[in-house]
Amino acid sequence: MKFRSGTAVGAAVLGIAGLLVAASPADAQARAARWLLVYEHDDFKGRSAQLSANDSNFINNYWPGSGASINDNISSFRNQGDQRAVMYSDANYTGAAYSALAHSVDSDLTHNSHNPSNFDNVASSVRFVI
Ligand SMILES: [Ca+2]
Ligand SMILES: [Ca+2]
Ligand SMILES: [Ca+2]
Repeated sequence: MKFRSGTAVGAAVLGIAGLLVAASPADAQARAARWLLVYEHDDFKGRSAQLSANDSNFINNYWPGSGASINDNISSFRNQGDQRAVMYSDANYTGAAYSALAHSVDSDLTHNSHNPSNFDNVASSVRFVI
């Protein structure tokens, strides 16, 4: 009996999820596609901020609730979106580029194998690409 009731609840949840997907406008899908969470310290610690659009200069982006800029201060990230996020060491998408694959994480931007070897505390702009 327990198993059967659990199955019924699961089916009900799936039905609701299906309705939500069908009702989602295109702009909601775009928001989901671009969803980069950046953190002040390694291992997703310290303050965090969300980036969901191209941004040519982090100088005016602040850790929420503070006056401290995220510029040159990002040390780890979670890319929860469907698009690759390319972070650049300089403003206006210039300088060294770090490619954060869709649905990927990096707990320590100091040591990287397929990107600039040290990208700790240098990111200054981000552009999302499919
Ligand atoms: Ca900015
Ligand atoms: Ca940092
Ligand atoms: Ca920089």
